[in-house]
This record gives sequence, C-alpha cells and structure tokens, in this order.
Amino acid sequence: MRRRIFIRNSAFAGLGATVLPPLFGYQKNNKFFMQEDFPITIATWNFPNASKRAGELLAAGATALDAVEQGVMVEEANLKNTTVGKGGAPDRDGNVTLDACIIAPDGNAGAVVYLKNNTHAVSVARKVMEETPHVMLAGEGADQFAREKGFEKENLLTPSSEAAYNEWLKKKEYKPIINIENHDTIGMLCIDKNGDLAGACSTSGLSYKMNGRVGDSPIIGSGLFLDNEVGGAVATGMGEAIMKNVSSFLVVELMRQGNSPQEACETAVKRIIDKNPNYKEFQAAIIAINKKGEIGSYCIQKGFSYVKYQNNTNTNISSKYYM
Ligand code: SD4
Repeated sequence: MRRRIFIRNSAFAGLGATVLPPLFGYQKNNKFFMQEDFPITIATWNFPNASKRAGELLAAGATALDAVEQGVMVEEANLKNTTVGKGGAPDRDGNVTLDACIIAPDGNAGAVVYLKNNTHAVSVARKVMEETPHVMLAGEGADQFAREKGFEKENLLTPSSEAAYNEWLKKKEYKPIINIENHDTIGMLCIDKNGDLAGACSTSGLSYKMNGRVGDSPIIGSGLFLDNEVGGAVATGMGEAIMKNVSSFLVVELMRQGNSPQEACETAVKRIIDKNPNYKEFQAAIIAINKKGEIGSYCIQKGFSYVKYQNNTNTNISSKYYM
C-alpha cells in the first residue's frame, strides 16, 4: 500500500500550497502529502529484475543516478534480451553496436553511440558525463575512451545472436516487428528519497539496421529527457520517428506547461502519428513521470507495457494505446 501522509484541506483551509512549508510536499486531489511516495522507479517494457534492482537500491538510500545506472545494467547483462547490451542483435553486417545515455538530476548528461565492445554502455555514458567535457562519444572514440577508463574489451555477439543473424542472412529482410524482438530497449526513470530524478536509456537498436545507424535512445531529448524541476520521459520503438519529433523533450515541455504525464505522452505520440502516414507499421511508446510521482504512458500499437517499482513491489502496467 502506498504510504501517504496527508492532511485534509480543512485543516489548512485558506492556506495555499505556496505558503505551506516544503514538509507538506505536493497537493494532489485536495490532499497534501509528503514525499513518502518516493522512491519510485519506472521502466519501459517488463523488466522486473532491472526495476527491482533500482528500486531496492533507492529504498536503501541510493541516489537516483546510481540506481538508474545499476538498474539498466541488469538488462544490459541479460543475454536473453536481444535488444540491449550483450546478446543484442547485430546490424546487417554482423556488428553489435550499442547506444545509451544517462541524465543526472542537475541536467548533466552523457551518451555513447555505436559502442562495439562493452556490455555496459550506460556506464560508459556515465563516464562520458562525469569525466569528459563532452556529452556524446561515438564509435572508435567511445571504444578508446572505454578502454582508457578500464572497461575491458568484450565480444557482444553470443552464440544465439550469431545463430539468429546467420538465419537472417538467408533472406536479408529488414522488417522491424512490432512489439517483438525489435522493441525491448530499456528506458528507466528513478525518483529517489529526496525527490530527485535521473534517467537512462540503453539499446542495441533495431535488429539488422544498417552499419552506422544510430537511433533515438542515446539522443538527449529524443530517447530520454528530464528536468528535475518538472519530470522526465523516455521512449522506445521506431527511433527514426521518435528522433524526428524530439519526443521525450516534447513530453517534458508539455508537463512544464501543466499537462499531466498521461496527457503529455498522448500528445507526443499523436504528433508522431500525425507526421507519419505509415504509423500502423511501427511502434512508438513513451513513459513519463512528473515531480509529484504521477505517471503516464502512451503508444501507437497495443502490446506495450511498462514496469513500476514502488513500496517494494513491481507492477507491470499495460499502456494506453492509439490502435
Ligand atoms: C531504436 N528506439 O534504436 C530504439 C529501438 C527500441 O526496443 O526501442 N527497441 O530505434
């Protein structure tokens, strides 16, 4: 059960939220309640081990930034996930290339694209954020940087991803499949006990993409965006459509203007639909959380869900959808 400490308006009749001390937290449904709803973790798709890892760390007092990195790392190491980290599907030339980004509560951000030899792209992205003057490193440079920071070179192609690739080579058909193996990118948002928000996103991108292709996931504002004063959003699905609409940034800006996370996600996904006559052929999904801990989610196609970890409990929640 959510542990809400609330005080009915009657006790404070005449007092606006602005004159109440921070102790009383936020106003929702005519109740004032403290930040005891926090911490909260949400993540795209059903990644219960990842959200649990982040949620348990947060409950033990970890920062949102540490929790989001550790949570995403669980999925990067999951060999069964063919769209994230080691075991991710290769491009059409057989290269497994990872894209990831991370954003801290202070707005600092780091990203890597076309990272070839390390499972934990999110950790390399965090190092880019914290130990370089840059936001994003790509390809060879990202690889070189990872070695310099002590990440050992790994082979990301597993026997099963190699076998699937060899099978794909027989037809060489590039056809992302809605809600199936092409859509398991992990995007996670964590609010810690202090109410601070961090986010991360990690993927191997669309299976059998062209060599060199980069999707939305590592692009600040497209696959992920947050503002610690407002809330955060993270996307999954067809990166080309998400990038062209800078969808995560759009969601956060809509929340800044007063929209709920749900309203903001719906507007952003409908923007993608409006701009893409072929929207029935692909999936795009966005989840969002605001500073009150309210959550929203919307997608084009039925079948997307997200996971929430709060009060020691994982809940997999089906997203609202357009069609
Ligand atoms: C991409 N958005 O590279 C990613 C793919 C994805 O689950 O979300 N897969 O376009």
